[in-house]
Amino acid sequence: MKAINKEIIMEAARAFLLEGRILNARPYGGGHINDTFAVECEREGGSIKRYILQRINTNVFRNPIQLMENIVGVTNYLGKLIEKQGGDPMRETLTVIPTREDKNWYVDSQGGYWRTYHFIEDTVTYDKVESKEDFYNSARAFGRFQQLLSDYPAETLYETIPNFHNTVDRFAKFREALNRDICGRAKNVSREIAFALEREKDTHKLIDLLKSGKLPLRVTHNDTKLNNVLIDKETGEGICVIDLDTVMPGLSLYDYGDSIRFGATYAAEDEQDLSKVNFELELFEAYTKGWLEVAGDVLTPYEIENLPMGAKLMTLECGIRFLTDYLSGDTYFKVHREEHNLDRCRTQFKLVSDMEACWGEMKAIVSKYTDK
Ligand code: ADP
Ligand code: GN1
Ligand code: MG
Repeated sequence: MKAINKEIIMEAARAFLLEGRILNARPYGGGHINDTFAVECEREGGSIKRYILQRINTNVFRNPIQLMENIVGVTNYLGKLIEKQGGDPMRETLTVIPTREDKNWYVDSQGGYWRTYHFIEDTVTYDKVESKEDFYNSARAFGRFQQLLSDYPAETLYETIPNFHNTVDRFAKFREALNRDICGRAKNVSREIAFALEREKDTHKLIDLLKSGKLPLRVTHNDTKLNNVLIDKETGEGICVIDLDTVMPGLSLYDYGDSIRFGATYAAEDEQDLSKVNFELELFEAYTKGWLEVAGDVLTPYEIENLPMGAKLMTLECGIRFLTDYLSGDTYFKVHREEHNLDRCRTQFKLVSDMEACWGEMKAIVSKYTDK
């Protein structure tokens, strides 16, 4: 990906059909993948209208046009359904803004791919969990997302990143990075490497159940961390699920599990003081309750039984991905300091250990909300 500068951001902003005169475009949000900007425009009469402008990370998403086709398909579908249910599609789902040439993406003069969304105002996102209530509210939003898309024709979706949550494949990629050790970093992280290697068997668990047909393939979001839900500033409700780049066929347990791995702790994903990183059963319970209240009815007994495994495997997978990127020289996730990926890996592995230590309690909480 080419370095980004003001000229190229403005070139991209001008390509889209924005209302009013562009005042500025500033970096926005804390995502690890795309380059995100908030664009402010001044409309006639002086009112301000904002947009989210993003350069799609094409190292990660190799086919940005297919990706945009997925997003337009899903957001149009959600918009219609939300309207039918009496909701507000402009707040409850993303709205893609076309270019002046009526396309859903723009290719800049350096070959970068851009897209623009309507900015959903009066909302916040959290980069870590501050309260049980916010986490519960995000669970209801992700549950609703899953439920609204339950009849979406999965076969029309492109797989934007093949094997995204295939934990067996993730483990193989980790082993490859370890064998290559191109930065000579493996010697610094023998404990983390051992932690991952000891759990290789676990990486087969959900994939085997999928292969044998015991777990159903659904349309899933696949990146359900807390800062991918816009929370209404006034009501605290989770109103809109964003970051739809990875919407594709997957397991419901991926969505449930990825939320738990990020949010069932009061610590940030990159907290360096591991004494602060604890898996909190009260947060696990809040999310489980909220998610099952909205999406529970469509789940099969195998899905329910494997909710704790979904949580553990998504956490293990993410830790392995951070470790793989650390070993490979930080080429995938954005990093802001030397050992950023390693710090992230350590928080994930600490959470995995905590989950293993309270497996019985996790199962009991799931039963509390599913045994009828
Ligand atoms: P990444 O893939 O890099 O995580 P996201 O699509 O999640 O990028 O966007 C990054 C951040 O920008 C989000 O966490 C959120 O705070 C903000 N954001 C994204 N889309 C919107 C939107 N339509 N309205 C308001 N804020 C948004
Ligand atoms: C990335 O795009 P963002 O920041 O929401 C990543 C997720 C990881 C997450 C870890 C496409 O999510 O898979 O779980 O970082 N997205 C992609 O924080 O790889
Ligand atoms: Mg995001």
